[in-house]
Amino acid sequence: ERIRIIGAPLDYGADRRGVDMGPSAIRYAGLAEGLATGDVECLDHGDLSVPRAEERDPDAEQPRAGSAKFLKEVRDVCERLSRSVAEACAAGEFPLVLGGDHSIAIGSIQGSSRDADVGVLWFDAHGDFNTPETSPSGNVHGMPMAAALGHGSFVDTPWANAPGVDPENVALVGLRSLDEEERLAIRDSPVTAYTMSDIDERGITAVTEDALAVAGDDTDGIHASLDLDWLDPKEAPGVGTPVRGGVTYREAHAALEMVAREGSLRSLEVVEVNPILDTENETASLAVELAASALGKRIL
Ligand code: DIR
Ligand code: MN
Ligand code: MN
Ligand code: MN
Repeated sequence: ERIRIIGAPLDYGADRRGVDMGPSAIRYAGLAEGLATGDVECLDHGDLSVPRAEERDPDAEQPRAGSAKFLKEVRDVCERLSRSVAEACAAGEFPLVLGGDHSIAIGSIQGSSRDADVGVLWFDAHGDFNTPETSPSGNVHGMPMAAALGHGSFVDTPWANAPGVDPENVALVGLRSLDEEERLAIRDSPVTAYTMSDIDERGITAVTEDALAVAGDDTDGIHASLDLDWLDPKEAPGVGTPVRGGVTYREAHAALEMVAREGSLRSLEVVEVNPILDTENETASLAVELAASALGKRIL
């Protein structure tokens, strides 16, 4: 199997600078070596170029809170990311996207579903179901799932919409922080949402099994999006929007090992690693280990 590593060092979708260093931190934590087991070959395509915030034209349109900040910059990167992911899929490679903030999921999902019906597994403390109209922060990293599904002003937005994704095949796993209108939007949508309470009550394996069934029902493959703030901040301190009460190290591995065993994973992204907020790069190391689990690394 060939894995195409694509770095997307984007931080325009979040308030915290530093998440643009995520791809470097993850590579430094030993990504290529961590994945190269047996017959797996890693092709590192490097990072997409993202203009530094400091290089932007000072006369450019200023972000407005309550809408969507830096949407033009996010769009530019997502268009190129979508192309690279689609190219990898067409070449029979497995795209592994390194964020960057979670707004890059707009590009990954679109690229992965360009020529296929794709289910989505969204591992996150947050729903990322805001639109520019509902978002209290204006940060696009809180909107990618809604953007892919064409909600709010993302309706008929070709660069963002993923026509290959049916909301019936979207499962959000591990939710514990939703904005008020976002919560209503999730309830009104055909997506399936599992909160941390569901995991407490039923256990991670039962929930993951159900989520896999949702994403895999009559689809050609599954895109998994792993926001590191899905884990408890004790395990993953290097994220911009930590929320306590997240999944443990063991629960995270158990879920991603199940994803690997199920066998229909088509693309994967790991996002929101911020080395500036991290403790000795441990969140990046965690991202490497969890990607390896999702890609089928076994102890025996
Ligand atoms: C918040 C945070 N709901 C927002 N979202 C995050 O800005 O819309 N998603 N951090 O992962
Ligand atoms: Mn997220
Ligand atoms: Mn999150
Ligand atoms: Mn379907």
